[in-house]
Amino acid sequence: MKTELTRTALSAAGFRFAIVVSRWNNEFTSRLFDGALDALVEAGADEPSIETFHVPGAFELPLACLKAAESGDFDAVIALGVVIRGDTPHFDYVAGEASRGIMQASMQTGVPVMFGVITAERIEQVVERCGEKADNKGYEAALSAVEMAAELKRISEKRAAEIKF
Ligand code: INI
Repeated sequence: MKTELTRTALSAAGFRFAIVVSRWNNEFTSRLFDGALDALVEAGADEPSIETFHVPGAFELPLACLKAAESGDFDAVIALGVVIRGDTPHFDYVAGEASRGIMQASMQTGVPVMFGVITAERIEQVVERCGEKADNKGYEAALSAVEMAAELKRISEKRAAEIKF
């Protein structure tokens, strides 16, 4: 029998989120930001529990995410950026370091840091991922942030209950 793994209704109430958004390709990252905000608010996050930070490009996302995660002020961090391949190997350095650094920020702090970064060969691929709801990488990354915050809370509560006995 096949197990269905679908996302159940998520509640963001009581969680605090940092959104770190890159200004490079701003016409698209602003749409990712709108998507992320919509997802958090729809999931029940209070607006004051969401803080936004800006960085110049995707290459700078990891450090800002690490600092946000280290602050202890957030249950999850959402990194948003758009990297588009050009004529030089620059794309590989920027996209590679962004993904590696974002994962490192998460593993180093134990705070979930979401990879809401579009890495694309062409602009049309970016447009397709900056749409509405599930077609928006920021929206999807924010829902994943809520899910991770809730699951990590469940794991730490379970461990705390086990330690008591
Ligand atoms: N930054 C991006 O976020 N996306 C890109 O597509 C991009 N390109 O193509 O160069 C980009 N470069 C800037 C980089 O992220 C740094 O901000 C810059 O190198 C300064 O450290």
